[in-house]
Amino acid sequence: MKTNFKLFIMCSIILFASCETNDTPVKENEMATESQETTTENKSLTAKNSTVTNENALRSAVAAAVAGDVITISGTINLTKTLELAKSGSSSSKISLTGGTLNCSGLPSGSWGVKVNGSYWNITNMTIRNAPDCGIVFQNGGYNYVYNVSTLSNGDSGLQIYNGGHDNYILSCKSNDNYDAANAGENADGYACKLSAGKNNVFEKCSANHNSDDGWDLYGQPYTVTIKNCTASNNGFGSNGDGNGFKLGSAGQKVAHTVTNNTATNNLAWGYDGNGNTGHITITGSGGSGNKKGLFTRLY
Ligand SMILES: [Ca+2]
Ligand SMILES: [Ca+2]
Ligand SMILES: [Ca+2]
Repeated sequence: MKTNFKLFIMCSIILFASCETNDTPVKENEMATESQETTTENKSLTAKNSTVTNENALRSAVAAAVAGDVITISGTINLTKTLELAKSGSSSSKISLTGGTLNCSGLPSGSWGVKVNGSYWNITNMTIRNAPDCGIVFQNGGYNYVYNVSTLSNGDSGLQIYNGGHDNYILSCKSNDNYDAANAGENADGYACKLSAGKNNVFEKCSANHNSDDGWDLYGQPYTVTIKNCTASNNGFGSNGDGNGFKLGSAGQKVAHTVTNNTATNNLAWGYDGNGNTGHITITGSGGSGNKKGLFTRLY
């Protein structure tokens, strides 16, 4: 009897425990379904497609953007001040800004062309050119996807991520001929993910050609950056341009970056320079030729 009673108690505990663990996922699934329905409903009520051909229409569309919107730029729009992407999409429903050219040559001196403080944007198939400072800057937000965007002839870096910008995925982009004349080329990199950017920023299949400072610059970047299948060529001009293909950190840092299958060609200084960062940098499959100081230096 005693043994049977013990068995009964044990079975009861097991049954109770299994009921408890089964209950939890069901509740979660129910909640997920509910929130998905809400998102779909909101999207169908408010998401819209618009094609814009001038600055006012572009600013209105961007200011009113909600998750699921697609804003298409047709032709060239001449901006007169920085375009701020402050709204956010959602993980299941991004805001798309696509197409055309943003000519930023008419902006006040010191202005960035585009400032992205929001999250969950798709920015695709676009040219951003001639901004007085950086072409496009990502900060604060994250989960932005940038595809086939060219940043050309801007007055500082073409594309910059800093101030906490995280989880940005930069794919098949081009950053050429950026040059900060005011500093004789000291600062304008093709891609700068430096100083204070957040985690999980990735560059893939991008190219940086003929920028006055470096192709890529991870100076002071506190979290791992991934750079794969990218090309840096002919960087370094003006009397102050450093001219590294890939500058991978700075002195006093110990940050491991992942730098895979890249090519550095004909840069003024090094192909790949750890620049004093003592973190272990994986440079699997990366190479290049014609860099004036050599291919690799200060990598651990
Ligand atoms: Ca600047
Ligand atoms: Ca520099
Ligand atoms: Ca630099």
